[in-house]
Amino acid sequence: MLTVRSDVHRHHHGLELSGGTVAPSTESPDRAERIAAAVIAAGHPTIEPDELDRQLLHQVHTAEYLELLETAWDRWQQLPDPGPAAMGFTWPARGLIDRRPDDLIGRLGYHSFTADCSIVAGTWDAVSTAAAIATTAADRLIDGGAPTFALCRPPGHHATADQFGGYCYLNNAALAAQRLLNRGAERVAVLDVDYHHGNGTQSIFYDRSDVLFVSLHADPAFDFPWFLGRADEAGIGDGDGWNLNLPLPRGTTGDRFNEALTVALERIRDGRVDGVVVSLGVDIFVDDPLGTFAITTPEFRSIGAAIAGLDIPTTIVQEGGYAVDAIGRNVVSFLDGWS
Ligand code: Q9C
Ligand code: ZN
Repeated sequence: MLTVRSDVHRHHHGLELSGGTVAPSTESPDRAERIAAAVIAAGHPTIEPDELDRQLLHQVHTAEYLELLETAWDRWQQLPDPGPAAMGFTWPARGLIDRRPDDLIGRLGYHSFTADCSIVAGTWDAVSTAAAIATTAADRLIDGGAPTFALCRPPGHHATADQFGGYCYLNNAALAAQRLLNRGAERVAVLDVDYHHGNGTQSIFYDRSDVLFVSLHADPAFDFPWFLGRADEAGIGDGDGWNLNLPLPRGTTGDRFNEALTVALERIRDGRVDGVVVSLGVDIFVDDPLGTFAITTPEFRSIGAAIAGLDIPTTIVQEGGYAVDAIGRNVVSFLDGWS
């Protein structure tokens, strides 16, 4: 499968607050290196992304948010005692007013929702390149009809129109979906199989019927992102009925996952979509350090094959997956579902 990738992701390795300590993020450069090595070893052709389409970015994200992402590191350097990574620490939570401050630290809080994301010198280059990778993969799908794989890093599905969080800054899958629409698709589905609910993608398309969002994920009653992803979130306005959440319990096995996947695929078939964007998180793997599910390496292939069975033009976008020793073979196993 044609794979779009770049080395530019290497310039982003942020810090995250975890267990009361700030440390290098679990979302490490090694992840994409291992996936690329395995994809190449399996014989998949790889290409570099085309130049980024700024107008497309503005269809998914707000201008103020994009400006913050692009300028935060330089502004951070001008602080008297900047520290190693730009992070906010105050969010407009309940009881506060959702008003955007000019001050950099205030803005970092305004435009984020978690303490697991930071901005370092190479963050903008990495996230804008990941966006270009997703866009290029969508373009090659439209050009050729065969499925494509966007090897994005950092991931994107937690990023909203104007907030970073959950290791995500620009919503690569939403950008791919919007690109398919711009290039003539009337309706597309985003199928999110990452362990975590894709809150960002859901919120971006929540009031729209041209993008069907379907997500299988750990029930937010017990895991990140906690504040979105319940089964009763169905969409609003024009989008009512175009959002389907299938939350799953701790310990979910391949069999249980496949039952939910069958429901997801039925909804996508009924939606009569012209294209599918898969948000592929391999953190549903049995040994993932962040997950609690029990999907095995060969089961990734059956999941891929079930999605391939839709027989709808598909672009796969890399999201999470943190078991670095197995991440390459898990992704390759999933892609094998198309062969
Ligand atoms: N101490 C994705 O899989 N942070 N994001 C976990 C653990 C939230 C995961 C912190 C996990 C976000 C794309
Ligand atoms: Zn995840």
